[in-house]
Amino acid sequence: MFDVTAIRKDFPILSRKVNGKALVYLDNAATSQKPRQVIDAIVSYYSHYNANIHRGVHALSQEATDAYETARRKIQSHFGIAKPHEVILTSGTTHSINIVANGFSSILSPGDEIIVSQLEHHSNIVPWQMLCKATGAVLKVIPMNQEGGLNMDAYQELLCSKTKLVFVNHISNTLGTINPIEFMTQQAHRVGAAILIDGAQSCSHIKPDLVALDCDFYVTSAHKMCGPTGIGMLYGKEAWLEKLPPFQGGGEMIDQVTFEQTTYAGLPHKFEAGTPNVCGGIAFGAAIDYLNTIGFKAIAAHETTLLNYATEKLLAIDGLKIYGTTKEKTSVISFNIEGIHPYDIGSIVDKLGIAVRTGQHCTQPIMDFFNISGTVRASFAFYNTLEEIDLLTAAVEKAKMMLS
Ligand code: 7TS
Repeated sequence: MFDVTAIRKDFPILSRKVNGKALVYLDNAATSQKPRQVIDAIVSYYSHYNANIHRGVHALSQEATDAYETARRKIQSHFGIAKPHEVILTSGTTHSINIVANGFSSILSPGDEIIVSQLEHHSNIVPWQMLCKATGAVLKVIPMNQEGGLNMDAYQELLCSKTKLVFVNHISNTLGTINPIEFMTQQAHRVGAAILIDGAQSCSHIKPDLVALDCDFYVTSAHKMCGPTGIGMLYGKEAWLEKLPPFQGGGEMIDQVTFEQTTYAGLPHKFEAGTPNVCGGIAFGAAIDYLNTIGFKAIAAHETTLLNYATEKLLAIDGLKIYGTTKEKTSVISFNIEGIHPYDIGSIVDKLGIAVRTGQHCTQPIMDFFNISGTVRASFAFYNTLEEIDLLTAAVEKAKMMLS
């Protein structure tokens, strides 16, 4: 039974006030809030078994190592990954993408092509531009359409024997579009290209099965899915991870070190140089446990209700336009009101205790496509309520009255 009132009690922050009003947190695409279960895991680690891992014979180190490796297996099983060492624990999506981009710099040749989509977050654009600059590879872009979907005909036309890599997000952080990643993966493989899927926005809404999906890389950040900041995942197929060189050198990632030559450790350690975010890894595992207790079917059902209700309510405001209207979309609404700057709406609703994001959302190409400087973005999580959407709508109406 999905009981949003009971669920909200798990999140201490949801009972605080902002500017004298009850907090209405609708900036979940930027980062999610954390339940007590995750906060307790962090407090417990630092209170009872804080130690460095993979290196101590003492009891605390072994306890911490066991907890960290247990978390890795939870992540593996959650994402339907075949082997635990295909889970590389990173500092987050951006770090994960940069590991892959750096690795491909030794694989690509001038004239090779890599494909990104117009819907990407800057963190899934800039590393590939840097890679192209370093290797002489060419960046191609899958165009978007007015609804905020990707043009699959254009994608198929871009794919050719020169294509080595495709990068696409599972869900757009700005528009909420759910991209057809199964189809895109099959098509990339048809021409022998690898595909990386940026799951930063999907993992709080959907439980992907990565073996079934057959993508080559999948990346995400724990903080988007009720976990802490500073920890995330790079999934890679074993053969790819074996092939790519390490990103950073240091302790943990080596086998033998002499001044003449160093050999690297096996997976996953090859990509995990230095003392990792031990506590973050353990808390990532706790976040996955928590989300699975709620259940992804129930999460999706509630979020669809929120999305449909909010879409209807917001569209009833005269002059309000929603960007991102594909049929397959998640609980993110980007909007503007004619003649009003998004920042001004964001500031007024903040005074009423409502947190939304305003601006470009790290997706300038989307803003350029719509010829706008930014949007107001309300992004809903499973702990949000219909009453909060009523408060948002009333606040936006008030902002409109004050600003027009
Ligand atoms: N990719 C997508 C699709 C994202 O939404 C984000 C963060 C990132 C990559 C980068 O993730 P990080 O954890 O490495 O920073 N998106 C947002 C957002 O929409 N608002 O703030 C951060």
